Parts: sequence; structure tokens; C-alpha cells
Amino acid sequence: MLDGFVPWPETFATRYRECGYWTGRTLGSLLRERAGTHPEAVALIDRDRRWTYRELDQRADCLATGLQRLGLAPGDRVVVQLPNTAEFVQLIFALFRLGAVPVMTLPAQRHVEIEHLITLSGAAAYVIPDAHFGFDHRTLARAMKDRAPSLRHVLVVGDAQEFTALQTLETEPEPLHGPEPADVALLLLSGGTTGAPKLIPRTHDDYFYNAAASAQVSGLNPLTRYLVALPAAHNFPLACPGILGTLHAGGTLVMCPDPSPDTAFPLIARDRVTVTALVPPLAQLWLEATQWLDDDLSSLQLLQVGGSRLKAETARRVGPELGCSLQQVFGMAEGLLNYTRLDDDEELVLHTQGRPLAEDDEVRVVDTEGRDVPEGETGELLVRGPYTLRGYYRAAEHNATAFTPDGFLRSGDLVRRLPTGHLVVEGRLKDVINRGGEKVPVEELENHLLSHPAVLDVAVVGLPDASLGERTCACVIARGQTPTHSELIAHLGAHGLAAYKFPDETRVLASLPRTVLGKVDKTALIRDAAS
Ligand code: OOB
Repeated sequence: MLDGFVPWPETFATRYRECGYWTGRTLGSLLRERAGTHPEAVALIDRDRRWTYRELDQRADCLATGLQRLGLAPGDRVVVQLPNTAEFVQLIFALFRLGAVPVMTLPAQRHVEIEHLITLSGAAAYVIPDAHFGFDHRTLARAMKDRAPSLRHVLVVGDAQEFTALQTLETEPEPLHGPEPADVALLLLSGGTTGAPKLIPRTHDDYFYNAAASAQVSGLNPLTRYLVALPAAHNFPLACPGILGTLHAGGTLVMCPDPSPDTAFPLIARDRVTVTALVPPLAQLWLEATQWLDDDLSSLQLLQVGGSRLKAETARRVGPELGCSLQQVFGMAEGLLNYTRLDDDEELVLHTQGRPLAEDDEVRVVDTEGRDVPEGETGELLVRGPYTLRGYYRAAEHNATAFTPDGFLRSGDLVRRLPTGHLVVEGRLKDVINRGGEKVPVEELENHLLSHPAVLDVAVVGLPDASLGERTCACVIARGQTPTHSELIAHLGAHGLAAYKFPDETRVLASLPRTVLGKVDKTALIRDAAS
């Protein structure tokens, strides 16, 4: 078992197996099953490349053997930072089959995040594109080689320069020992905890269920064509049902390099896409774009929206303007997924964020003392279940407070539960700004801002925003010279922070309001900023 992984207690593991959640299959076998029954069906389309299930299956095997020859072993962590391409899908299946553990990072992440994730995971390898949207990932890899002693290999899709080209590793497949179903299959990034970003271990057993049950609840089948529009490494497009759910259902993936309507709409029209997943600001943008783009979107049957709260007004427009059904998804990389069901009343689909995927998702809604609130009242969502983690990876200290003594995750989300079991997300307790689905860890950003010489003190708050839901505002107390917004952004960029974490605006104040206990009064800051 991977060191630093917290397993489910044996009584729970037994129950989850007996109840059929954990079927003892690995993610590598998910692809193998379909390649056996439907070898000639198209598994994925990436621009002009079309790979059948047979081809994807074989390519995953060839690469898995190549990675083993390179010296990677079961349990080794591999930081994966690839855009939405065929190689991403091939690589993750190669790693699943080898039993090496992908650490799923986003293409937008930079030195700060990647160094932290390589160091925390003790990664042996780092896989990058040569360049993506004008950024040369090899420069980032060079810096990582200097700073992260665990890193033995940098593998590049494209022009590898001094590193190893990923495609050159493919070789005649040899039998692999492979992982056990209870082993950690991958490490996902947490969007939601305080302090430094955390890693979420997901096992083959639990993630297989996550993908297969999601595929069922979203009605996927062999005719499904799923557009991978959000970054593939995020839990939502990866397995809710996303890439893994689509392949489990025998459907086809359509890889989309970026989720803008200009890129996505022509792909939907050309490849007859039936389903995709978006965050609310993108859903809103797609709705607007139907006014000026005339691509044929008539193949689209289902739009999933999640990641942050979708406004009912936007939800209501999806059917009439995009001509497809809407499914709200309230999920978290930690596990728990809530979906509105395809046969739910319109009221529920428009106004709730869905209900739990599994019968055995134990959801509690509690007050600040940890007592269950009366039905229909708002409180913090606690969860325990067959695909919700029991501990963040290598984070014993954090785990001591992030979970109740009986193993419920404290989600930090404030929800209200309806008699139907559907949840409405009302807010949050955790100190994270949800910038339209992208999670900005407040403490991390504050620390980076504090390292600027002209910043004496800072408080970062989320302000209401019509399209993002929330935008990031840095309230700064200057030291001597007043820093400008662009100076602060340049400082964060030079530090190597991902751009989605940059503040949208900076306000320079004379002092920060404090509570009686001396803590920064963020409620007052938000109120003042709004008035
Ligand atoms: C998804 O996963 P993460 O890990 O990036 O972020 C999880 C957090 C939740 O705890 C909640 O605070 C927020 O994002 N959230 C929503 C939401 N979906 C997620 N808040 C309001 N309404 C929603 N529909 O964001 C994620 C993972 C899998 C599927 C979908 C989203």
C-alpha cells in the first residue's frame, strides 16, 4: 500500500465490496473490457486522429511497458501536466496498468504549484507538452529538475530537446505485474482546503465505481460522444462521468483543446458531440455565443454544469437556447458527487445541485457544534461513503481536523437538504474563492502577496461577480510606496503562481477592519467593497 494513504476501515471496505460498489476491477481493465467487446469502435477523436478501442488499448500497453523499461515501478508517482489530447488518455491508462500513480495537474499551473506537487508526492517523473498556449513547459521542467531531487525523468509530448520524448518509449508489450484494485490509482488536486494544496488519493475500486455509476446516472451509452472541454485532469471531465465514464460506456471521446465556443462549437458540429461538462461561466458564454456562431449544435443532448453555483436564470436558458437537457453536478475531488437526475422535475434541475450518487453516501448537515440541523436548514455538509477519501495524502496533521473522529469529511460547504434528498449549495466555510469553478486558495495567495516589498498587510476576499460568481480582490495595506495592481500581478507571475489565482482587482486601504478577536473582518471588507 502506498505510504501516506489512509485506507477505509476494514468494516467499511467489506460493506462496500458486499454491496457491489467495489467490484475488484482496476482502471486499466475498464479500457480492456471495451477493447475486448468493441475493438473497432472509435474510442477517441483528437482533431484528425481517430483511435479505435483496439488502438488505444494497444498504445496504452506499449507505453506502459516503455515506462517500466525506463525504470518506473508500481507505486511511483508521475506528475502529469498535459492538455486535452489523445496522449493524455493513452498515458493515464499506461500508468494505471503499470500501477504507477498519476498526479493530476492542470496545464495552467506554474512553478509554485508544480514544485509543491512534485515535492509533496515525491514524484519520479514529470510529463509535459513541449509548449502549450505560448508557454514553454520545458523551461518549467528544467527548473524542477534543479529543485526536486526525487525527479528522475522528464517526458515530453512533442519536441523533447534534452528530455525524453514520450512517444519514443512505446515498445512491444510485456506482461506487467499491475496494481491491486484496493491500491491508489491516482492523486487528484484538492480545490478546497486551507493552506498548501492537498492531494487526494483515489483507489482503482473507488474511482471505477465513481466513473461507472456516473456514466449510468448521465445516461451514457455506446452512441455517446463526449466533448472533453474542461481540463482533462480535473475530476469532473475525468470521471464524472467524463473520460473514464465514456470509455466504460463504450462511447467516443472528442478531445477539445480549449473550451471557448470558437473552438468547441465547430467540434460539436463536426463530430456530432452528444454530451459535455462545463463550469457556470462557460455555460453562460456558450449561451451568449449561440447569438453569433451558427455551428450546428443539434447533436447535443446533455449539458452538465458544476464546479460552482449555477444561477437559476442561466439554468433556465440551457434547454431553449442550446437545445439540450441540463444536469447540475455538485462534486468535489475528495469524492462525493451529487447529480440532478435525467428524469427529475424541472424545478429540481433548475434550483438544486443534485442528490448523492450512491445509496451509501452518508451525508450529514450540521451546525457549528457538529449537531445535525433540522431538515431544510442550512449547515455544513459532512460526508462519508464508498468513493470519498478517508485522509489527504501525506497530511496527517491536516487530517486530524479535516475529518470527524468517525471518518466524515468536513467539506466546508454550506448546504440545505430538501425532502427529496437534493442539496442546494448556500455558501461555504472554507477559505477558498470559487472563481467560476476555479478554486483560489486564499491563504496561499495572501502569502505570495505579502512577499512583495511594498505590501505591509493583505486580505484577499471574493466579491460578487455577474459572470464568475465571485472575483478575487486583494485588499492591501502599503508599506511606503503604494503598489499598483499590475506590479502585484507581475510579482505573482515572477513567483510562478498560476494565472487563475491572480487577483482580479487590488484595493489599497489605510487599515484592515478587525473583529473583536483581532482577526481580519472579511465580511466587513466585502460589504465595504460592495458599497
Ligand atoms: C469540483 O471539484 P473541486 O474539487 O474542484 O471543487 C469542489 C468544490 C465543492 O466543495 C464546492 O465548494 C464547489 O467546488 N462546487 C460547487 C458545485 N460543484 C462544486 N458549488 C456550487 N455548485 C456546484 N454545482 O468542482 C467538481 C468535481 C466533480 C464534478 C463537478 C465539480
